[in-house]
Amino acid sequence: MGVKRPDRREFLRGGAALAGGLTVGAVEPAHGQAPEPERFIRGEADMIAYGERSPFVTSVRIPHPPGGRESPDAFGLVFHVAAPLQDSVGTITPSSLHFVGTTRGSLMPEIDPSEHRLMIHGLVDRPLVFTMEDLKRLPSVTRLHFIECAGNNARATHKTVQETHGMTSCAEWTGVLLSTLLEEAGVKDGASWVVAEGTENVKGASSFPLAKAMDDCIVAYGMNGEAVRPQNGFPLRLLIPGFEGIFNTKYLRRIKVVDRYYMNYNDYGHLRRDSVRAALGYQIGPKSVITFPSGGQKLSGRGFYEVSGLAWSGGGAITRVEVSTDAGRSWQEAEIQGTAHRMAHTRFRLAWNWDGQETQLMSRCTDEVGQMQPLPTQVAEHFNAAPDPSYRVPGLDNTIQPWRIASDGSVHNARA
Ligand SMILES: Nc1nc2c(c(=O)[nH]1)N[C@H]1C(S)=C(S)[C@@H](COP(=O)(O)O)O[C@H]1N2
Ligand SMILES: [Mo]
Repeated sequence: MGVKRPDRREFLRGGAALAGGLTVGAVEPAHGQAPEPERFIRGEADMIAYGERSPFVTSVRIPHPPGGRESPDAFGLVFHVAAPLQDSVGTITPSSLHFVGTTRGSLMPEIDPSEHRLMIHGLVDRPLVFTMEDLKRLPSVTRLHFIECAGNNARATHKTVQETHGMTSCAEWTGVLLSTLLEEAGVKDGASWVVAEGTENVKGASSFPLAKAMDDCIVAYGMNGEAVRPQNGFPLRLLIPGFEGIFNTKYLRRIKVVDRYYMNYNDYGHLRRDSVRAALGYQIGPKSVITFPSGGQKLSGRGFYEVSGLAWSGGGAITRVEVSTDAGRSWQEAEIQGTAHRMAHTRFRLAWNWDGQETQLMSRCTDEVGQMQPLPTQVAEHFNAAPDPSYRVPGLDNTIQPWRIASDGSVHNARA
């Protein structure tokens, strides 16, 4: 688009009103006004047909774990990439920034939706095959849900919230309830598990309980108001709300109803010698993290700030978020912004007047079934019989994330 960045000083002059903290808005209108535009973005056909963000907005996904394999690699394989939660506002992750989870690297299948089929078979009265068109004729649902990868474990070496927590995102998903399809097929007596399979060879297959399949799972073709993106499973993916990310099979082509747990390729990476860590995790969370201020950001001085972050749980809706601005000595009730949806990111905020002293900020949430997010030390106490020193939390780590605010306003990961 050929738009040049404006002179940095121009920017600072425009933003000076905000730098004073407590004096927000208290400037003479004539001095605070935005300058007349000198540059214009030339309309281009592509940009009109399918919108683009401003060249000043530079938020991007990064490899996960930090310093891990670049995506794409030389062969075009895509590995885990994390979403830039530090720049997030509201609760929806734009599709372009939604994290991507691929089990051991993936070439994204390019699927022509007119040729795609979803087969439902196994312990059913009527095995069925659906085209995309068939699926779109059925009653649909639209729901907000987060997905979180089991690899979303914060480490002391991680610097930003993208590094500690970027393997989760939240989107508005549209599709058909899996229960609608299973009712259509008729589940036979004795069925107890369901296996879902994607189109890439052995990848994307996992087993989950039939009770969950009949509850709230979505066979989704829509994401944030348009078709699901190729990186997120175009043309069809499964949403298993609140379960570990790996269950959310992308490029969904087959649902088999079975009478026992079926071991899949997905289980391979999760097998451990001790039984606690051996299994895939079902319901995850409750979990929350402050996204502003968070690691790598800088406060411009003492004064008023809105502490803001995200909370979510596999147990249902978030009912309460508390924030500590004194390293966990006291907790204040944060405000939940808008409606807290079940198994969806929920935005919380708390007005905070920073006195300029070094401190730590942290958040903890509670969900509708009464589960509260633990401190790392609480989890350590519980698992102090750990079989090896690297042992942290079995499955996904949902412990409280502390951010240290240094007296110069810089923000750092305070995890031990
Ligand atoms: N077919 C298929 N489905 C898959 C995967 C995959 O590699 N192939 N990765 C899984 C993993 S590990 C996660 S965390 C989620 C991530 O979903 P997303 O990429 O849409 O964020 O998809 C799951 N579904
Ligand atoms: Mo994952």
